[in-house]
Amino acid sequence: MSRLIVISNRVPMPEKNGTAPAGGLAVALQAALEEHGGVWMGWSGKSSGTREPSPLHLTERGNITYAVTDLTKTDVEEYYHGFANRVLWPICHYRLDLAEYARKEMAGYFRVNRFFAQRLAPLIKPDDVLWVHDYHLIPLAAELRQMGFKNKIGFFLHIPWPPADVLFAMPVHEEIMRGLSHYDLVGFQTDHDLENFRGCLVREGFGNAIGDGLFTSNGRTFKGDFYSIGIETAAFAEYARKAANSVMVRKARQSMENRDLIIGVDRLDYSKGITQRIDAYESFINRNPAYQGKVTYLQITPKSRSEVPEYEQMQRMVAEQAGRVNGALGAVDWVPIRYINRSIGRPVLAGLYRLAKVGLVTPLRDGMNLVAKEFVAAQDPKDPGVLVLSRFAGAARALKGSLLVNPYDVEGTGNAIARAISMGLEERIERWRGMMDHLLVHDVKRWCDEFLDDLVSDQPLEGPENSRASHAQT
Ligand code: ADQ
Repeated sequence: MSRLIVISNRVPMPEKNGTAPAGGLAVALQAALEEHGGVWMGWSGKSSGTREPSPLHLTERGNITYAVTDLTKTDVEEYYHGFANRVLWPICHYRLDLAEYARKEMAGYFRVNRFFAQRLAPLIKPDDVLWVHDYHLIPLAAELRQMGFKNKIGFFLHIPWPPADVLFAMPVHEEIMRGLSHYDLVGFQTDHDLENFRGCLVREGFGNAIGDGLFTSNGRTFKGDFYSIGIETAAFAEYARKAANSVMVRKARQSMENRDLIIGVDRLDYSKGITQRIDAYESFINRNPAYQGKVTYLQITPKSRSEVPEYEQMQRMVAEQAGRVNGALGAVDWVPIRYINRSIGRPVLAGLYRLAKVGLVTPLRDGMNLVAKEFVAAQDPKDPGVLVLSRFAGAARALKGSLLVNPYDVEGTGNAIARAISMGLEERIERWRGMMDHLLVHDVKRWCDEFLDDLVSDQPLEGPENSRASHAQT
């Protein structure tokens, strides 16, 4: 394969000592970039105040160039907090009630995508393969095509793709659909997302599904498929094995005083179903009083997107709810819920997963959910914990050994917690083994390789329909 250019909203910059911060996705893309040589481009995460957006800031590490740019305050507000996180994120997570559509922000979203294309253009060579990530950057290929680029461009959506009736409630759904048609390969997390996309395309007459995973739309032919993202399974299992003896994990174990640990780890986000989960835990304790004082539920939740009002409000809600449950159920010698509001290093996180008897991963909707996979990978093969998993997480398509729950059904989820905590060793091992075998094969490297293989080995879609002239009218 020729040189690779990865474009994502944020870029995991290499540390000063030359290593990249660990994290499955970053590690896998980093490895692909090292293999082929290339560029990783995106937003620096900084605002340049009210000034004009700054030029690209380039950092060379081996054969990879990290290229980041600041954005103006208005761009950050309209593109990132506005359209991406107040419209696309809730729409893709089926939350029409939370989508706050504003034309100004939509314009900012398209403007920043054009700006990214302009900044990226001088770095692109004719044979480069481009891989664009996530909902922030859907219109990027259209902008590049308009500038005349004919390179292979792939797109991967990390979050769910909604059904037609949900997507069509967004006023600019047509522009978003059209934006996707400018890619050569559009990848989703699961078959359900792909099905929804097909529905959106065909139902409103935006295009056709012509078989073999190919779609036609807007005068172009492109491929759509699903590629369920994995984790760095073997490495994560090793972290967990080693972390079991680390000071932090030992302290955590001692502090448990023989109580069983139930763990939840999520970014603070309404899609993760944290409040419903706390209700389910409360229901579990209320219906199974023998577990009072015998279990501890640890919820680790770093803040995210605090600038978006819904997130700020959620932060308060979760803290209050944990406090209320502790007040109602706790005893002088027992705190039912421990709630931590910050990030934890991956090795320690792996050790805490391993310490837990039950992992609660109950999003209301999630593209994949890597925490579910990390929890499984971290378990002790001789004494594995049980995963309680929402049927609405992409991970549920593959992790069949979990106890699948409907997170809206608080009592049902509470019952699943009771079943998980009391499950016998033999059943736990059997359930875990099947999931672990799957994760070892379908790891993040395989996800990355499969997507890139499909992108480059795709039928060359030259011909008049894919020429510059026919799709310049975005
Ligand atoms: P996220 O919504 O961020 O990702 P998820 O897939 O669970 O959700 O990934 C979260 C990552 O952050 C995990 O690797 C987890 O370990 C880490 N993390 C969470 N809480 C942490 C904490 N307190 N400290 C340290 N690390 C923490 C989006 C989509 C998902 C999709 C991924 C990848 O929403 O559906 O699975 O992208 O495609």
